[in-house]
Amino acid sequence: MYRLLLSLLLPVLLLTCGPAPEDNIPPDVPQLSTLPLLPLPAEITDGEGVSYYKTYAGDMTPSSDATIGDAQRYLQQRMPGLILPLQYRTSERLAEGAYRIDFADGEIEIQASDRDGMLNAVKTLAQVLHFSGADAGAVYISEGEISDTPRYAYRGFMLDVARHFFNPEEVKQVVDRIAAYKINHLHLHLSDDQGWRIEIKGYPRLTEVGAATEVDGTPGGFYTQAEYSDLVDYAQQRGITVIPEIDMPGHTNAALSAYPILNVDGEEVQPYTGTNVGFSTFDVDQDSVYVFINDVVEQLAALTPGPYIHLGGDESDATDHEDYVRFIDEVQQIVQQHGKTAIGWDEVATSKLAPGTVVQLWAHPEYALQAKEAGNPVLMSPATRTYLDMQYDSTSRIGLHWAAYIEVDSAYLWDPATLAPGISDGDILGIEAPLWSETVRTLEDIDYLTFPRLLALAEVGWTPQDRREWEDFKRRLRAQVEWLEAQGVGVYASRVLE
Ligand code: TNX
Repeated sequence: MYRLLLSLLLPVLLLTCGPAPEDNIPPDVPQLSTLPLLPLPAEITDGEGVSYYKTYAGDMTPSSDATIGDAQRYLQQRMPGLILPLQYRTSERLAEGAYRIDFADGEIEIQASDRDGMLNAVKTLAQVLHFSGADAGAVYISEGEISDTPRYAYRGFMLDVARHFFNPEEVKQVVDRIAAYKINHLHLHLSDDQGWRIEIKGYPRLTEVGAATEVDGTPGGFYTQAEYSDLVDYAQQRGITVIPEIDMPGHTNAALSAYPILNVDGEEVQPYTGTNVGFSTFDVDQDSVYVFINDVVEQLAALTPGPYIHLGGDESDATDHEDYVRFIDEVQQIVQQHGKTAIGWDEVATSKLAPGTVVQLWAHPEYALQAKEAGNPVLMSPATRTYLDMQYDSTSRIGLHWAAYIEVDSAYLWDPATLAPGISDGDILGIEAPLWSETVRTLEDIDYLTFPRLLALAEVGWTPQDRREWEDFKRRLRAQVEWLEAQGVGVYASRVLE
């Protein structure tokens, strides 16, 4: 009888009388600097000891102060039900987007000067917690500090929703995936020859006719302004600024098919579902074209809390160059009148640039140099390194290869500051990875081309060049891929990670 009681009680006695968790540190707690954090923080200092953190299951009410509240909400979504001994402190000394996390004495302290910094901190913290095996109960984390700041202010991802449409739910899933790696801009390519994707009040045919098609001839789609605003908020809460692009004066067949008055000589055109480029243009001599553009930009500006509106400007092969220059000049002014800064593909540098207009290098480094010489910032999207629609290799099931095949190592092993002659860090606003969607039809397709390559580009945009090292990156990437897969992301099985 006593023996039975004792055998029942013994485990309980051992549990309650065993060493306190603080004194019972497992031998294999990794140092902060060996965790597979990605993008790699600018500075990690390992401390001496290991801290034990008691964690609880539950929810807490986020602070009403957005600087901290959004970060708290983000962490709660990322690590659901996990409550930790965590302090947030606003520190004026830290730069925009920068943060510091201290792990010591059973406390975690986050410091940042702004909302972006706080969000960046909890994105790193979520990785630390995940890779330390945190759950509701306890976690051991090595002591030390992470002191981090972005290399570039702008780290972007572009989704072409014009060639194939992606609905708001799909775009939100993309937002969740990219936010975790500190991508802070989502550029939406909202119009092209094959489709117009945003409701504009007063122009119902844009969505009735212009939105009905996409590449392959499948039905397209569009965002109502309410859906678009909701998407913008969703991204904003996760630290991502949405940039709307209306591509013009070329890439405009969808708008022309809806409103022939915008076309040269008012000629009617049919909707287009192929993949050729360079055949369409607005009639740059017509007042009604600028009235239209003004209405569109005014409504987009009202839907856009961020500073930028993208005016496209690429591959305008059906527009005379003189006309093109005049047109880009006019549209930059319209964008400015609505309180926004224009971004254009690199061809816009062949026109007169307004102060502040950002030139997005994709194919012509010489145009980027012209932009720099005019005193304008450059956004780096060289097609040979950053185009996520390029195939990994000739066996990739979707994708194009006109610029290059881009394996994960090729996406990682370059330096934006030495890519284009004459352009260095001080001229560069940041980098962006565009996913054009001629061959991309589903979220699965998005995942296949985006992951794991986007993680390489996220680190190119965030981590100081001298901290980046391919072998170490690969080790961290493998761990992140495992986590992405556990979350249901269909990551491409790259041979360079085997
Ligand atoms: C070039 S990049 C384009 C797009 C295509 C892409 C396909 C750029 C500014 N224009 O219209 O979708 O190539 O890779």
